[in-house]
Amino acid sequence: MSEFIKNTVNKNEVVIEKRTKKKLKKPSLYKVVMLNDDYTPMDFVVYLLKTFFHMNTDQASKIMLEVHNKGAGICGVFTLEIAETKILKVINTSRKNGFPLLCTLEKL
Ligand code: TYC
Repeated sequence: MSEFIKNTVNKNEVVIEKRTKKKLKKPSLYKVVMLNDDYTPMDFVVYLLKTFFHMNTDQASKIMLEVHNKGAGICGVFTLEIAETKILKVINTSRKNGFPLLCTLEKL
């Protein structure tokens, strides 16, 4: 098939335009990393992981314990906007409940 687009305009003129081939790039991905602290209760961390990262109780408990024991753990991998939104929700909910929990972003 032709790589040109025929575009008929006034007075029977024909304009030939070359098709601009737009290659769609895959979006970059980012890890949401949860950080340990000494004050946020374990059950509250499990609640956050279930609520904002759609984990079941077993998955959420496993990640929470990994963060607690190792200092940090991955909650999920997302595009930038989704990762930022999840971090904002986690941090806002934590602050509203009086806890200092932090999350960060890491490019894959
Ligand atoms: N270390 C916390 C405690 O002993 C639990 C905790 C886990 C806090 C994960 C933050 O991201 C976190 N209560």
